[in-house]
Amino acid sequence: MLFYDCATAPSPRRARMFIAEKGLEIPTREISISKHQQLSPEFLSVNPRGTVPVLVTAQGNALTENLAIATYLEAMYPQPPLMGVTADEKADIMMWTAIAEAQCGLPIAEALRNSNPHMKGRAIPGTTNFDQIPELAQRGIQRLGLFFDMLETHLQNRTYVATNQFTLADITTFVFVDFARVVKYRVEDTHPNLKRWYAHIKARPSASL
Ligand SMILES: N[C@@H](CCC(=O)N[C@@H](CS)C(=O)NCC(=O)O)C(=O)O
Repeated sequence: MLFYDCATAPSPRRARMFIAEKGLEIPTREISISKHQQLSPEFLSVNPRGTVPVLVTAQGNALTENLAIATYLEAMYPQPPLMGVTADEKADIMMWTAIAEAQCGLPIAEALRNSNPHMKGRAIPGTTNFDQIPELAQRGIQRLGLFFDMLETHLQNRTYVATNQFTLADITTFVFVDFARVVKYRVEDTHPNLKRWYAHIKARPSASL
């Protein structure tokens, strides 16, 4: 296997955390987004869509989505289970993973990529250049606020985001909640349940990677 990582970006961090939680050590190549290495001919021959992370499987299949990487590693290395055991657990974990992607990850991307001067012409990741739309940045911040509030209520009587164990849903939610700092959004005392959950997940060794 070969893992294509990027130390500064949230999506590769999700896969990195998942790999660490499985106790795996996979040969890794760093791709610098700031140096545009994701758009180099060499990397595009691995992922023609020009995004990280990528996991090249033992069979030589290039997996270019977090969900695919997690699904593959969970099937290959079932212990500890990070994607549930029963049908209800599996479904709940996928549901909260999808919620975190759509309602936290995407609003951050919307806010950051449509406002940061370094991302001019790079409003969407990938091989096509898109102009920034400043109104989308404002909407992204507004949506992020709604997500933090929703999560605060959801975590009221819960230790983890989905099921009663640490799962992929915690990884995805944690990485995006943490990354919200790039648009000056942080977990504050106004959200005590979210703060408690965030500190709990942050204490895991995989969260420091
Ligand atoms: N849906 C993909 C998202 C991958 C993605 O968008 N990665 C970003 C980094 S967080 C990227 O490669 N950006 C390249 C760019 O900005 O050009 C996943 O979950 O793995």
